[in-house]
Amino acid sequence: KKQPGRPISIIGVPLDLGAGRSGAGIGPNAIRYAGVVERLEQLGCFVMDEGDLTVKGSNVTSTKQPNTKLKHLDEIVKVNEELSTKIGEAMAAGHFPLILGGDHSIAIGTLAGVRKSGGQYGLIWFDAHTDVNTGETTPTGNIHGMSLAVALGYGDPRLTSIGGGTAFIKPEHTVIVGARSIDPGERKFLKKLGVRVFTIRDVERLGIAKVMERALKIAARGTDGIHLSLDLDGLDPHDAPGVGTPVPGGLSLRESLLAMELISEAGVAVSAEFVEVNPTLDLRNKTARAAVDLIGALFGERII
Ligand code: HAR
Ligand code: MN
Ligand code: MN
Ligand code: MN
Repeated sequence: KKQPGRPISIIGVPLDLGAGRSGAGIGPNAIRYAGVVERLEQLGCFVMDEGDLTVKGSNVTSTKQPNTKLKHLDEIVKVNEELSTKIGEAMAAGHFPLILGGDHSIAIGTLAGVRKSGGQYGLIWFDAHTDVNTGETTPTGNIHGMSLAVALGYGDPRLTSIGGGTAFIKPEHTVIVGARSIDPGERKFLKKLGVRVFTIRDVERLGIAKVMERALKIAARGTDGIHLSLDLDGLDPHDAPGVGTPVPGGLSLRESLLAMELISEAGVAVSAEFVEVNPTLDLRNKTARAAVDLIGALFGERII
């Protein structure tokens, strides 16, 4: 089974400034080395690898910013603005943007770009974390912990205005899957906005198939399609050790693959991103290979 016809535009974003440590910036190439293009081509997809956006500086080379609420804001704004333009162009051309990260702050630019196409989209946010901090609530100042809040329209105006700053993703079409590390301020925010969170406990109680059935209803019903934002730390560190902020007790690779298969079968995805792969912490590129397995399943790969 194949995802019907749309050409896939791969866009790499070698950014780690939104994370608290270095390494996620080489994630895009690690996923390429794990064979993402070949894998998609084997499935009959038409793939255009558009290469990487230019990112100036990294957590290794840039001076640390311990006292700011939003670390490396200038560069993160610049990269995400550029990313939103790229995504907007890809979607306008009828392509499926597949974004390779990079830390999760790139979801700001991705979703700003997706919104540019004019439709109203739903969002499945697969993550151990919920990334709904703002400058007021963040315990770290790391912008990767704020990107979902920004996509919903909350946070520093320099972030929420990226890509024109209109038609944010609606909370009632947003769903988080796999969460197990939520800060006190985030808990309040999620409650206030009414964002549906399927924690790892829900996955355990209901099973991933039921969770995805419900998640797809929330994100896809009454929308023009869904964006998948998949943080590899949603997986258990056993299956995805190469991430900057691992949290034990996550989804297995197999459960995550089933989640991708179910999204694929629903046929509703218009864009997807795979983020937080940190090869410097990985074991033989295991996490990048997991990302490629997940991407394969999302585009129609099946066991038989
Ligand atoms: N909630 C914490 C913070 O705001 C940790 C964020 C974790 N990082 C991510 N995001 N990988 O999913 O800093
Ligand atoms: Mn995240
Ligand atoms: Mn995370
Ligand atoms: Mn609606």
